[in-house]
Amino acid sequence: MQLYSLCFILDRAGSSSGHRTGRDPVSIIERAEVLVTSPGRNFVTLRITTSDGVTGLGDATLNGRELSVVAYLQEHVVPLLIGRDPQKIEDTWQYLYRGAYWRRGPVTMAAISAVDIALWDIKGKITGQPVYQLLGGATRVGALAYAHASGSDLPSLFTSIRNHLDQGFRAIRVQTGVPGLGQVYGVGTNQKVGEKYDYEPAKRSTVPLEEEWDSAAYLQHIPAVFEAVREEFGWSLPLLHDAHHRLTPNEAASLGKSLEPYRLFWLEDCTPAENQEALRRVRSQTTTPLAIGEVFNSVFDYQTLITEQLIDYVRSAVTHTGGISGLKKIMDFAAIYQIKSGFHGPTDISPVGQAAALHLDLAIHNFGIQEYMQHSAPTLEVFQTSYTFENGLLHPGDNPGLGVEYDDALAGTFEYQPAYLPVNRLALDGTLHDW
Ligand code: GCO
Ligand code: MG
Repeated sequence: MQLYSLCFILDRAGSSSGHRTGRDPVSIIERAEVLVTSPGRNFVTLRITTSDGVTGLGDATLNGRELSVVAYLQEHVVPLLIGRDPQKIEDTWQYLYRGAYWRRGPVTMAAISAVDIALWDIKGKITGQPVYQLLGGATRVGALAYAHASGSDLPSLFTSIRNHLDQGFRAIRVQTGVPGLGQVYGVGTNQKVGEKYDYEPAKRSTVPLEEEWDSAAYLQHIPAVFEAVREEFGWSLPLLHDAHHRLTPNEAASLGKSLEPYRLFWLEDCTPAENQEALRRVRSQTTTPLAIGEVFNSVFDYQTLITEQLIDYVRSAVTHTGGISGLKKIMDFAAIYQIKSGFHGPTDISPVGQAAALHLDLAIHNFGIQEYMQHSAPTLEVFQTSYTFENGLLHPGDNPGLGVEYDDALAGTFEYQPAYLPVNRLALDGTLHDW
C-alpha cells in the first residue's frame, strides 16, 4: 500500500502536468496570454507558448459578451494550462470540459474552443504540417464560400450580388429590407458598383440599439425578392437566406414552402434554435433545405436534429463548439445522417477562428459550404493570414499550424470598446422579439 502511494507521488512529480496519461512531455505549456484588440470590432485571442518557444493562437471571441470569456480564461483556465503537455489536445479538452463540472454554455465552450484551436496550431508547428494534414489531409481542393449580399431594396440588392460575383463568389446569401420596417438584420449599407459589403450589427455603444420587426410583413415580402433574384441571376447560382431565429414553427413551415420554387441552397435559423422539436413541424411541411446551429455549443444541441434528420447543414462556429476537436465530432456524427457542414464565418469570428474552420472544411468528407464575410483591412493587419480565396473557393494555405500571425504592437493600438448586438421589438406594440 505504502509502495503504491510512493510510486504515485513519484509519477505525479515526474509529470509536470500532474496527471498520468503516458510519457513525460518533451515540452510544457509555459505561458498563456489572453489578448484583446478592437481593429473596428472586438476580438479576444488566446496565445499559448510552450517551453520550446512554440506559440499557438486560439479565437475566444463571443460577440457582445467578450469580457466574460476573458475572465473565464484568465481566472479559471490559464492557471490550469501552465505545466501541461501541449501535445495532449484531447486530454486537455476533456480536462477542461469534464473538470469544470458545470458543462457546456457559450462562455465555457468559447474558452475551451480557444484552447483547443491554439493547441492544434502548436501541434501543426511542432510537426511542420498545416492543421488540415493532421486531420487526415485534404478531401477537396478548396472550400466553396458564400458571400453576404444585401440591399434595402431590389436595385441595391442586385448591385450587391453583382459586386460579389465580380469578386469571384459562386454562392450568395440574400437579405433585404422589409417594406415598412427600418434597419433589419443582415442588411448593410447599400453598396455602389465595386464597393465592399459593410455590415457590423454589434455597434459600439454601452447599450444595445433597437431594431423593429414584423413577421407578417417579412413573410409577405421575401418570396417576391427571391423570384426577382432568380429572374435576374438565373437558376444555377446557389442562394441562401437567414431568417435569424424569428419565426414560429408554423411561420417557418410556410416560409419554407413559399421559397420552394426558388430552390434555395438553404434557409437558415428559421426558428429559435433551442427548441429542436420545432423543426419537426417545419421539416414535415417543406423540402427547402434547412441549416441551423450558430448559437449551439455542443453535440447535444444537435441530438434530435441530427438523429431525426431535421436539418441539412450544421451551422456551428468552430469557436463556440469546443474548437476543431468539438466540431469534428459533431460532423462525424452528422455524416452518418448525410448532414453536411456550413460553418459560421461572419466577421465576429476572428481570422484565427476562420482559419481553424477552413482546415476542418478541407479535411472532412461531409463539407457543404463555408460562410465568408471578409474582415476589414485593419483586422487583417493585426491578424496576418495565409488563407486564399480563388474561383469561389477558400484554402487555408500550407504554413505549419493554422497559418495566422498576430501583430502585438498594432493590436495594442486598438483598445477594447463596449459593443452590443441589437435587440428587436415588434413594430406593432414594442414587444421584445428574437433578434
Ligand atoms: C450569420 C450570423 C451572424 C450573427 C452574428 C452575431 O449567419 O453569419 O447570423 O450574422 O448575427 O454572428 O454575432
Ligand atoms: Mg446566421
